[in-house]
Amino acid sequence: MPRTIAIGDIHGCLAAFDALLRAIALTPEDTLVTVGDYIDRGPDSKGVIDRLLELREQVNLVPLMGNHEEMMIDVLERRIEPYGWLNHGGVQTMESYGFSGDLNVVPQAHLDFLKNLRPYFENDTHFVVHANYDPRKPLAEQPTELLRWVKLTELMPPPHVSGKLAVVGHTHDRNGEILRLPHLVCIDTYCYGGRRLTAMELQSGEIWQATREGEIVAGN
Ligand SMILES: [Mn+2]
Repeated sequence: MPRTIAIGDIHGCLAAFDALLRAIALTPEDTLVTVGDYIDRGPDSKGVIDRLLELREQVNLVPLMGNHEEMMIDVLERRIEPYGWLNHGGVQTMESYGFSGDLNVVPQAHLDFLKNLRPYFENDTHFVVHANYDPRKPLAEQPTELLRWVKLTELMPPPHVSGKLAVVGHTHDRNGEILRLPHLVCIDTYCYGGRRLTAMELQSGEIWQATREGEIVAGN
């Protein structure tokens, strides 16, 4: 039975991501939905993007865009000043690329990947977005600001009009706990901050978790 697995905010934590991939043992029929925020703050953002590019060839990868990817693209394409992004973990990302003064150190294949990230994933029973959603609007009509930026602590959405279970990241829990509500699950369990990276199979609810250092721990 093919699985659909969502993975929370990786933020450069390649060891944790690799540990989850080994534990999950994806097959080519499986779908992997990554919620976004692959980069910034953690130690190896470049390595995480490299891994996602490999996974794209191996499984049905549905990589969503987070607010951190939006900032990185806007800086690399010189649409915004770099300081806001650098202050939100962009320094660690550029260091992972061996930055020494030239933004073009980021390979074109990485920039192309980032620019083609998706706004959401949806199946018959669930949907996955990076941050938040408008409960009244279909997924295809969601405002980008809500999808990528608005924390659950600012705005906790009621159930979506579709009746589907929402799976989100972006709002980390400092204690590394998964937030479980009847209509919404948040799987940002603060890996870069020293807690856990979480993966969840959507139909069964099976959970896998790894520490930043790449140790598998019992799911909570
Ligand atoms: Mn985010």
